[in-house]
Amino acid sequence: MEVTPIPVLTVPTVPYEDQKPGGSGLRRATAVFESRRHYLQNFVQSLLASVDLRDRQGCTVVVGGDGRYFSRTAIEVIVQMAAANGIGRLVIGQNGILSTPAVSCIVRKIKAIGGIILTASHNPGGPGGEFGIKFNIANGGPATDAVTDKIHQISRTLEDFAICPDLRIDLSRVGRQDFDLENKFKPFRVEIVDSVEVYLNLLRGLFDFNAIKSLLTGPDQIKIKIDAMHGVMGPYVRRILCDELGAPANSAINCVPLEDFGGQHPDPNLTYATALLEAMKGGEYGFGAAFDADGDRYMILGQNGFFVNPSDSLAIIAANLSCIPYFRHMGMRGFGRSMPTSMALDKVAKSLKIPVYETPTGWRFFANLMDSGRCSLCGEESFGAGSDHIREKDGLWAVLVWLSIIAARKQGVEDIVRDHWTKFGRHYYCRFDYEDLEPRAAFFIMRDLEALITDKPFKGQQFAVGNNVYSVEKADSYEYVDPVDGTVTKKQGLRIIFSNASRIIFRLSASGSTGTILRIYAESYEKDPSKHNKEPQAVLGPLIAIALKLSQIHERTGRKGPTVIT
Ligand code: VG1
Ligand code: CO
Repeated sequence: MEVTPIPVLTVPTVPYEDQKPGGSGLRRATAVFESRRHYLQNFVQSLLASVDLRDRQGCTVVVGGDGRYFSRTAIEVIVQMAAANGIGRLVIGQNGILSTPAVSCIVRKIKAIGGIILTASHNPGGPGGEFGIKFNIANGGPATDAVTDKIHQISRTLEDFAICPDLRIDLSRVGRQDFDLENKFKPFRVEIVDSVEVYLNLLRGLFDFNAIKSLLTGPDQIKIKIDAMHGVMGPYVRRILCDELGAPANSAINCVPLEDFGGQHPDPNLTYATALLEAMKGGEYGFGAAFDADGDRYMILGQNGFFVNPSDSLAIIAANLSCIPYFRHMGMRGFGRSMPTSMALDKVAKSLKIPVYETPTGWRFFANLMDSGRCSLCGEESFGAGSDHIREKDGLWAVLVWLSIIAARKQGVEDIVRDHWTKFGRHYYCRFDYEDLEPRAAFFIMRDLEALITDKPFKGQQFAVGNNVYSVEKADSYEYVDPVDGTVTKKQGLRIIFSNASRIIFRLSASGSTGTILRIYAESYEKDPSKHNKEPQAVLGPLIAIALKLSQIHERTGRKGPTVIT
C-alpha cells in the first residue's frame, strides 16, 4: 500500500532572549512553556540545531522524563521536530517515563548522541508548578557549558523552526514505529522502550543482588520503606526493589507517577519527604529512602527517622566501597565532591590515599573527570551521589549501595554512621536556602560580600560568637580549573575557611526558574566522639550568625529566615 509521506513545515518565529539553560537545563514556570507562543518549539529547535546537520541522520537521541504535567505535549513536539530536523532515530521511554539516571544509562548503552529529559527535578509540577528540559550529551552526562552556550546563542537569533505536525506516535506501545517524511531525511524511526529494563540490567552487573535479596527476605531481614514521592521512581522501585530484590509490595509508597506529584514538592529532604519520615519514626522500619521527581537525588533514613546527611552518606559510601562488586573489580580511582559538599569525603580519601577532586556545583564537572578515568565516585551535598557506571547522580544506585553496606556489615544505618564519625570525626553541616529573592537584591548582596571578604584585611580577622572564636584563614571567590581540559569556571561561590577547618559558603543557585535562590552552607569539624551527639544547627549557630552578619541578608531582603533548611 502506498503511504503518503508526512509533510515537513517551516514555521516563522520570534526569538526569546531568556532561553539560556542553567546548570540542569532550561527550567521555567509551566505557564511560561504553556502560554508563551512557541517557547518550547524555539528551545527545541535551538537544541536540535546545536547538533551538526551531518551528524543528525545517522544518530539517535534518547527522550524521557519524570512524567510531570506538560511532558506529553513536549514529547509530541520533540518527536515532530526531531523528524523535521533530520534526526535519524529517537528512543523514548514507554509513556514518556525515564529517570535521569536511566537516560544517562541508555545514552551510553546504545551510543546515542544525547538525551532530552523532561523534568524540573525536585521542583513541584502541574499547571502552577515548574517544567524543564535537560539536555545530556553523548557521554550520558549533562551538557557542558560550551554546548549550553551554543544552544543559547542559536535561540537568540532564531527565525523559524521545522516541524512535522501530522506525525503522531503511540507512546504506550513498546516497539518500533517508522515514518516516511516529505524531505530528504527518511525514514524516521521511533522506538518505544521499557522504562526500567536497560537500567535494571546495568545495576545487576554492579551489585550482588543475592546479598541484597537475603537482606530483604532472609531470616535476619530488615524492613524498608521507600518513598517515590509520585515522581518517576515508582516503576523502578516496584520492579527493582520489590519484584527483583524481594521487598514486600507495601515497602514502596507514592509509587504512581502523578503529573503534579500529588501537589507536593518531590524533594527528598526532611522538610518535604514527610510521609517517609512519619513512617520511619514509628520504629518498625530499619531503612528508609526517598527520591526526587527525576530519580537522581536520594535521602537515606535509619530506624526511628535517623537522618543521614548527604555529605556523610558520600563519605560512608567511599569508606565501604569494598562491599560493592563493581568497585572490587574496577578498583578505585579518585573521589569527587562539589565545593560546598562537606569535607567528610576528604578524610576517607586521605586514609585510603585516594585523590579528591573539588569541583563547582553540577554533575557536568564530575562527568569530565570520569571520562578521563580520574574519578570513580562523586557526590554533592544536595542529596546526589553516583559513580562512573553512568554520568549522572543516581538515587536508586545510592540506595542499593547502602543496602549492600548494611548486608555486608550486618549493622543498622545509625550504627554505621556513628562508627564512621568515631573513626573519622563528624562534619556538622547545614544549608540555608533563601528562595525567590529579587534578582538584583541577591546580586548586590553577593557583590558586596565578595568585595568584603576578598579585601586584604579580611584574612586573619577574628569573629567571636559566645565562647567560640573563628579566625579567617582563607576567603575567596571559588574558581575551578578543569584538570582534564584546562577550562576555567569562575564565580562558583564565595567561601570563607576558618583556621579550625570550619567553612561558610555563599552561592547563587544556577538551577532555579523563578526569582533567585541564595544558598548559605555552613560546616564545622568535630573529632571528639563525646561531642558527636549534638544538633547540627546548635553546633553551627555561631557560623550562621557570622554568615548573617557579613551578608546582611535579612536586613537587605526583609526576610526573617531561610525558606528551607537542609
Ligand atoms: C542544585 C544543587 C546541585 C545539583 C543541581 C541539579 O543546583 O545544589 O548540587 O547538581 O541542583 O540537581 P543549584 O545551582 O540550584 O544549587 V537535579 O536533581 O536538578 O538535576
Ligand atoms: Co533531580
